[in-house]
Parts: sequence; C-alpha cells; structure tokens
Amino acid sequence: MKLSRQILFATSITLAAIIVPRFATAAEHIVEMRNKDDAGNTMVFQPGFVKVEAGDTVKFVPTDKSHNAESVREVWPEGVAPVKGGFSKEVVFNAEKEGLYVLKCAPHYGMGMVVLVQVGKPVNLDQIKEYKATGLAKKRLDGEIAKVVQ
Ligand SMILES: [Cu+2]
Repeated sequence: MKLSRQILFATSITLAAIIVPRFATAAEHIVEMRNKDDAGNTMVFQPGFVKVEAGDTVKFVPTDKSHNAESVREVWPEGVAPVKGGFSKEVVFNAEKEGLYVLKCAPHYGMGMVVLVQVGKPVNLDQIKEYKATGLAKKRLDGEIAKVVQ
C-alpha cells in the first residue's frame, strides 16, 4: 500500500515536470495605451518595444481612453493575421511567428503612437528598417528599432 502511494506520488511529480513547463513558457505581455508615459511623452504605447517568444501573447490595454492598437499593414509579415483593436478596447496579438511587428494607434500615429514587438529572432529587420514612417512615428520607431535583440 505504502509503496504504491510512493509510486503514484513519484509518477505525479514526473508528469508535472513534463507537462507544466510547456504551459509555463507561454507568457502574456502587457502594453499600455496611454496619453502620457512616465517620462512625460504624450500619446504612447508603454513600453514601446517588447521582446517576446513565439507562443506568447501581447495584450494591449486602454489605460487611457480613445486609443487603439492595429497592424501597420505596410510592414506586417505575410501570412500573419493582422491585428485591429477597437477604440478604448483591449486587443491581443498572438505572437506565433518569428519576426518584428509594428503596430500603431490609428488616431495618434502622426503623433508617434507606435510600438514594436519582437518575436524570437528579428528575421525581417531589413524590411522594418526600410519602412518610411512619417514625422514623430519615424523618430519613435527608429528609437525602438535600436532596441532589437539579434
Ligand atoms: Cu492613441
């Protein structure tokens, strides 16, 4: 009786060791959509750069109202479903494929409201660097591109 309990216990531990890490590795990352960040910049995603792994999710949260998060189509990797969140709504990006992803807040893109998500390796870095965002969006995007991890 005692032995079978020990075996059962040992089996449970072994199964947990095999099964749990597969779920534990998928992380949820939060990006806030804000009127002002801690540094005093206006109309921002915070953070403006997020590094995640394939299988993770990135949740965009409307900490302040009247923002949204959606794909910048010009540089969105082919074969990946675009993201288009409603105004003042949460939206989740399922990071499944490696690469760099640029999202914007539609009404504030001209004010530089842009965010860069790196999933695994930056396989499309050249395309992202070639993309000509305008005005403050370009300045902010260049700043985020400088944070990309090779
Ligand atoms: Cu906005």
